[in-house]
Amino acid sequence: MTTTRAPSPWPAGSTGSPPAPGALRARDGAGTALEAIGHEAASFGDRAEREAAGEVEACEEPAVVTDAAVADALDRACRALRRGQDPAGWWKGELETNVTMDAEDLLLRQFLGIARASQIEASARWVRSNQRSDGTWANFYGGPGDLSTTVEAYVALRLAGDPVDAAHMRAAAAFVRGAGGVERSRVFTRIWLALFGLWRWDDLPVLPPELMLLPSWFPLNVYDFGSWARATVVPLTVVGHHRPVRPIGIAIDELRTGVPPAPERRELTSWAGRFGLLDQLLHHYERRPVRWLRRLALERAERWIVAHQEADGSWGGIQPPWVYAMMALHLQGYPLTHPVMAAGLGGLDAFTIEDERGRRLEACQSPVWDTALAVQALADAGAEPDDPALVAAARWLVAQEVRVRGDWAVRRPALAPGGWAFEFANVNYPDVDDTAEVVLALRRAAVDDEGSVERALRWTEGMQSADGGWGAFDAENTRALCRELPFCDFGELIDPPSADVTAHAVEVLATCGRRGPALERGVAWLLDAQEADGSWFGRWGANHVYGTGAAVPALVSAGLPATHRSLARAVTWLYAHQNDDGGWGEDMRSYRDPAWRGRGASTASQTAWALLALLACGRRDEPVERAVSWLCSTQRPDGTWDEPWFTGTGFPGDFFINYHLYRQVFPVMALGRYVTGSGPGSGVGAR
Ligand code: R19
Repeated sequence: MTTTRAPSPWPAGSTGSPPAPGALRARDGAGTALEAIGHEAASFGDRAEREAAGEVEACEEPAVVTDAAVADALDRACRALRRGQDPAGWWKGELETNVTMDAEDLLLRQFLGIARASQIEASARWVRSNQRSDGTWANFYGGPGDLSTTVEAYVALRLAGDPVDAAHMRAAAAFVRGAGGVERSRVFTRIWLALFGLWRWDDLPVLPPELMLLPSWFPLNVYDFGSWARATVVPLTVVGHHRPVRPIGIAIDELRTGVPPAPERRELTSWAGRFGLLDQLLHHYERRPVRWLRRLALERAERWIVAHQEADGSWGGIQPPWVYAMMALHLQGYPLTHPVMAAGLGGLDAFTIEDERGRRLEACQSPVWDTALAVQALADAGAEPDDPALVAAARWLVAQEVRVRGDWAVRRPALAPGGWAFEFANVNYPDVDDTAEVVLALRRAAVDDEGSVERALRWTEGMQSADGGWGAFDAENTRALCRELPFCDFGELIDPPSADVTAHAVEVLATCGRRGPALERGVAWLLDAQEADGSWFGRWGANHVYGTGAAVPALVSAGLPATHRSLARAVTWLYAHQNDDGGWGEDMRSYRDPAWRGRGASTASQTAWALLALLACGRRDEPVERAVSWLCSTQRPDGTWDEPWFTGTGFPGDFFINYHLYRQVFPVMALGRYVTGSGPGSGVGAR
């Protein structure tokens, strides 16, 4: 087997690890507000129980920490970070998500007929070890049980042979029934069930391959979808055409309530209703598609899929398009020995981690992102531009530049290529976020960038959307109608400008001295996007602490004085949401419930984000000291931090990420700027 192990030396922080020390105590009576809406117990009850049992320390006021102690903490943190660098120059922390990845890995192999007993057992072991005491699986640490995730985990375990009447299976099934049964699970989950004869294809929304024939100016053509949704939807149209059913000898009646899914609306007065009617028509069409049209559409889809495979065998570097593309091509007649299929299957091994806790799949890998952040963090902590670690990382980054056109060129046909993607191999989807962070990193290291920085800055300017903001992978990807399709009940479907990506674009343009209309409009977009409470929304990180931690340093880089009203309001918001232990935390539930905004157990990465904003505004006051103390007092002897909490966002409200390097790079960045005085607003640090 050629599976890889994550090279990271920092501790795994998933379910089962102890929470970071420093408990949350609600300020200004807001805990009562949360209690009143019935969420307090769900979130912090776990911790309270453990405190009562003496497993973790109760809230302690951090002692004031001396300059020498901070310097020592920073030094140990830097050494731990340096230990994680690969000899080739990059860093890559594990990208932890949820067990649908592992359940689907098992189910895909079953579907393709290549499941091996040892693999099944290793995946099942991992899935079992993530089940909580109430029988459920969640989508993030400490989160509520999730119906779709629990259904997929359950089916995977059934496939692995776990008996229906085992206690852990009965608990899971009871939760599923109580939550409405498989009938209420997301469309993706019911597609997986349909593949094995456990759900009727007829009872799924139709997404016909003829979608491929819509020109790129027509509403709902594939380029209206965000990059990740596009690469997922194209193969799923092929799978939906074939309607494969490969029974596996199990039934899951114990997961059904018998109550059919809520019927689609069918009226002309709303989009949901119009799409419900359209879906009804498409179900009829699906019985007797126009033959030549269907053949043309399937050919288009097949060619699109093959053309979008990456050098590592993946599609978009992310799990969903990857597994559906392999299924689609297989159904189109590609044998497993076909080079495209072999590369796809082989590539999955590099995304697989096997250790004593079992076998798990990364949804995606973050080497470019992690490396760019690590370089900046070490530079902020005082590493010199000719530091060998920085030079090696920067050389590796320069070699990762994307020099070819990708899907972004559909909306920006005249723009020259440039920039960076998130993953090892993803030339079809470089993104503005990674491009900004890589350029900010390259400025800190003494290497020849070979013109990549100039190309990246031009590409960034060209990727600005009409409203002045930036999305991650495309310009003008704002067709909200995509979200209304009955097929699309999970995850964000489009890639409109967001505050965090726009902030990173603004920061890089300002830092590189690219004054001009692009920068000005970006700043105006950010000022306009500030929430009434003074914070910014976090699209790709949780949540308002991330958005604010990105926007404030960016605006300071762009020249806003620390006394600017917008920055003052942001600082006020941050102060109001500092936990009593000195840290910051924001729970993923904040995406669906405003009562959680800015609230949650303190984490190292989120505390660091808040500090980055405060330091950029020149703050050196008591809240900053307490935050620095929190970071120092929660650091482990080996220089790392624990962070079981997820602080990265895949899709607000639906899909969450624990980036295992965040707990290290962001504290190094924040403590580094605190100690050395570098960072936005300081005039120090950049060449
Ligand atoms: C900032 C840098 N970023 C701009 C890049 C972040 C990449 C995050 C990793 C994404 O991994 C994914 C992507 C998509 C999915 C999906 C999915 C959901 C709905 C549809 Br429709 C299609 C796909 C599920 O899991 C994913 C993981 C940090």
